[in-house]
Amino acid sequence: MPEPITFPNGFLWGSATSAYQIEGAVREDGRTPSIWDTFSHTPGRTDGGDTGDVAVDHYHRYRDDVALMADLGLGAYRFSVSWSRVQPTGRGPAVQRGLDFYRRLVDELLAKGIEPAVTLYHWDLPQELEDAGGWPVRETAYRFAEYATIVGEALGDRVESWITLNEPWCSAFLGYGSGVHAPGRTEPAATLHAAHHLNLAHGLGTQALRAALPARARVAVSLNSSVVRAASETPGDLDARRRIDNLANGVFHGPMLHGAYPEDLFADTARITDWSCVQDGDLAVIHQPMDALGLNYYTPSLVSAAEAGAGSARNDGHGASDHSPWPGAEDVVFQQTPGERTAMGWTIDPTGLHELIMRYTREAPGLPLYITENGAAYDDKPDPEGRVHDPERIAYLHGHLAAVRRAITDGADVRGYYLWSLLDNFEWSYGYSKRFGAVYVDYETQARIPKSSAQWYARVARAGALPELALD
Ligand code: PNW
Repeated sequence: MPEPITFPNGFLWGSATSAYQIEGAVREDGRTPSIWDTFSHTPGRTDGGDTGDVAVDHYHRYRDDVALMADLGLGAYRFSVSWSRVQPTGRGPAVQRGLDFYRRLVDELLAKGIEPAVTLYHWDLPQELEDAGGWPVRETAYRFAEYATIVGEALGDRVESWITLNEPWCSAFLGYGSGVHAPGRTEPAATLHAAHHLNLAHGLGTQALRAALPARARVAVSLNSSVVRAASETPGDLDARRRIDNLANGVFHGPMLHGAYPEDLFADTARITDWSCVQDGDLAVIHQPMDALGLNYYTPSLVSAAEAGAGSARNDGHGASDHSPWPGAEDVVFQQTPGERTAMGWTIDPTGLHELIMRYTREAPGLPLYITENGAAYDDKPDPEGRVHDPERIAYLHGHLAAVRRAITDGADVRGYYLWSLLDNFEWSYGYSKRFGAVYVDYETQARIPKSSAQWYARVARAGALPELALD
């Protein structure tokens, strides 16, 4: 019998969610609209016109959901705070009732021995701040720092793990570039300015958290750093890879980890912006010491230079839009990576996760890494007995966890893994049509049914080891 694949002692086994995707209760206790409320209520923006109005009603069912995590033996939970629930206009005093919800949630987690990790910003900007210009405007970064202080002061006595931003690439490039995410703008220069102000928000937010939190607290960011591969070794394809890598990764990890933007990024985007949004001192603010780095991974990208005369491919796995999310690299063609795919159409490739972890082991030596999201969507349905069998998801998780373990063997310091997602939920522009949960949700009754992958993951978490791949 082959040896089980064992993880280091103390490795964290968790799951992740985000506020707008699960909470619902969008008008309760003083909450006001975020850009995702506005966007999802705009006809044509989400599949079937789905919104997060009710979502999976976690705001009212959080006790049951925490009990579910405890039943599954999970040791950690990553969730996000809804900015417009705790600071409705994005400015000024906090709403106590909003903060109280997160305090109750954290108390419930701690009582069950589940370690909370709080993400401050998972894409739901208060609408009033978007009305004032949104992320392309510098002021938004200062507002974020104030919000970070509020949440840090409210939860700092009981939460040790903090994440400033989730996937700033999506906020900037999908929100202001291709427009498939809120606020749905399609402005190349604004996209790059948004990226800079998100970086600045991370730096200012980290400073604010350090001031508000006890010294033991850990502060990190979660990047959906892309694994970008060139379709061939031709100079054109290699250059396409270089440009996309800068726009996907370097634009964030450059300032955050190294205190500088990649020089060639400025040259590549010179006809779009002169980057005068970067003011003296900004890079020092962004370049804050971090205690860990969160990596979110789903699938790699395969790019090539456009053939002469060919239009750029828009179906690049980042959602359908006539507008490129890649300012200055609109000509790059995204090819379909060979292999099996999930219901998102994303190719399953665990080698990409290993590659990503090793890259950031080199990029940020000594910085502990966490996989803050990884998982897959499938067309899950209960069988006549009401059980949900998802062997494909088990295989996906097994392959990716084995890749994490291989990276640890190869010298990477990976401390934990958060499965995306605990529950089926509102999958942004795809609405409820894509199910990422380890736990199935019946959207009519809100009943939760742990899928076979949840039972499998519970066994892995309890043993701290991967069993042989037994499907179901
Ligand atoms: C991430 N892309 O979203 C988010 O952090 C989650 O909220 C989301 O539910 C999950 O992954 C699954 O999609 C992404 O186009 C959305 O590259 C789009 C992209 C990447 C991540």
